[in-house]
Amino acid sequence: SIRSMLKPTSFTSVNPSSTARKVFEITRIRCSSTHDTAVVSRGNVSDEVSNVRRSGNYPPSMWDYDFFQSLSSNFKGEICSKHASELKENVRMLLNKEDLDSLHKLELVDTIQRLGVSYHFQDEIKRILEAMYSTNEKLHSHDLNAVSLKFRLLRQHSFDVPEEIFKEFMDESGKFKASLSKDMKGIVSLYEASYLSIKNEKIMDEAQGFATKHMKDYISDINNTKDKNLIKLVSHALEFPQHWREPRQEARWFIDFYETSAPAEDYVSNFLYFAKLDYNMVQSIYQDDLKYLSKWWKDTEWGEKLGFARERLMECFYWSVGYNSHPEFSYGRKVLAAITAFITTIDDIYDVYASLDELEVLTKLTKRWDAAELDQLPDYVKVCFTVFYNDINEVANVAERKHGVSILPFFQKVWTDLFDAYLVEAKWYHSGYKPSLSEYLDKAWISISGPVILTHSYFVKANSMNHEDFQSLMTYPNIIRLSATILRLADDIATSSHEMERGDNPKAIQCYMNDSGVSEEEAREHIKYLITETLKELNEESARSSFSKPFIDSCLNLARMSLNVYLYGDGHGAPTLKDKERSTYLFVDPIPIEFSL
Ligand code: 0FV
Ligand code: MN
Ligand code: MN
Ligand code: MN
Ligand code: MN
Repeated sequence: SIRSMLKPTSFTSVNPSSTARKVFEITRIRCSSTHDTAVVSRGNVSDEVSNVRRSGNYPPSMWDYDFFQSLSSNFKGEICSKHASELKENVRMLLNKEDLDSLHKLELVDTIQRLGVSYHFQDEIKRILEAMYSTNEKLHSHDLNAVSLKFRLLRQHSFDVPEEIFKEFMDESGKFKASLSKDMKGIVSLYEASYLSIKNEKIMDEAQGFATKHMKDYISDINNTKDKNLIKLVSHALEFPQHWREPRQEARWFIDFYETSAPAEDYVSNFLYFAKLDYNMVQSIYQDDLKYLSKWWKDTEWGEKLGFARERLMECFYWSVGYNSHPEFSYGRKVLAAITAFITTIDDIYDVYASLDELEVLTKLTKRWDAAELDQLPDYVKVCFTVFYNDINEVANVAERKHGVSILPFFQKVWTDLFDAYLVEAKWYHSGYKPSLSEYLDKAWISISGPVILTHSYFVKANSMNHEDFQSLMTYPNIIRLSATILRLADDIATSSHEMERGDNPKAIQCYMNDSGVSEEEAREHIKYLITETLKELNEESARSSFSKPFIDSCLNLARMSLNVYLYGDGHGAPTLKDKERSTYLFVDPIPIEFSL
């Protein structure tokens, strides 16, 4: 039986990342320091700093090395993969069926995306959507759900669809027809479609307002004859639109939802079984990534030697899964998680721990890209940058071997830009300077590290490098700026209260309060408005960008992750039990599978 096949002993684990592992496993030059603590005064810049050093007062990590090492999964090995690929072929056959009507096909595509398995069927999905786009088949089907679904899926896949296709649902005064409110499924679909809008789309704005209102009415009106599943779906949608959700979390939610709400059709049990198995198998790869990373983190010795900084390995890993969740992307995930951990620590050096004098010297010396040059700085700086240079050099090496061009100078440039922006902010803080919102944002989309993350993601992700892309990356194109701006604004909403308490430069909310004299609450509303407008620009830019799809996806995904991690607070710096619970179901607990087939 399948149950017995899934016993741990019957699998030989195939490690998909064994080659990647080798390249990231570097011979790390150890620091010669024998000091136990990070606060060490020596050289000429740090004589007086030990009494000005601050703490971020961040909570300790919720995860430790032994826990990561204890992770294990039954869902790996050949028997498991073989079984999954049979189930997968059944899904593929259904997608390839010629005689399905178009609404049915769209719903299948949507379901597959929400179940988190669409990465297996990119070609089929593309073919279905292309056919729908080019034949214009049943574009005006008078069915709000069908039109909305088609609009959303086509736009998600960068097809050009005008907002005017919704005109048939509006009356002469430009309002959506009141009679539509009876079609709650259609309304939810319209709502989800409205998040694919670009700037200045009046119909889409109208659609979002209309749909949101009716959805809120629907769930607040207590009436027990209502469809329980629809209430669940409406609440879930109102909490956060599908387009901006993080796909793994959405998959976990939707698999449960689909189990109780799916249509009574033959294919459903196959879909569900495949989705669960795939989820668990992908999770087992994440566990391998995490085991590797926790070993890597332990070897940095940053936990002990840079104890003032946030230790956030799990949270950093979650970001990297958000950038690319595909199982074969282990190497990229590990690199990007490590980079996120570097940034988290170095950001704390600049914002919390170091003196301004130290930071001036540090920022100048780090440009030479050599830990030996950091002699006049305290040991904690050397511990930090020895590891940092080694690992970034190694990532550049791998990328250079793969792409045949020199990449290290480019990495050096993006990191240097980040440190320069950090220093500007530190000077603002120490001098009490209050920048205007626009002056602040000009630096802040860089100081939040968006350009560093996205440019590195390009090189660890791309199979082949395109020269135009490379030239374009150098200039920090719009798509990077927009994605990074969303990260910055979302971070400011969640972290700036704590930052102001502790002492930091003014963030977006405070800058806008200074600019316009409004209350903090009004400023927060304004920043949220800026986020929604920037998301529209990002939609537009991503549809017309000449970058390859994997890179465009990284930019969208960084924005998605930013909205997600900061939705209920500072999920990165000060994660709560809610964040812990999410990590547990994403990375620790498999979905229970009943072997009914
Ligand atoms: C945010 O912390 C943070 F941890 C960053 C930017 C490093 C990790 C990267 C990502 C989260 C993508 P914090 O709020 O202290 O950042 P700022 O820039 O506000 O100091
Ligand atoms: Mn900072
Ligand atoms: Mn900070
Ligand atoms: Mn700061
Ligand atoms: Mn912040």
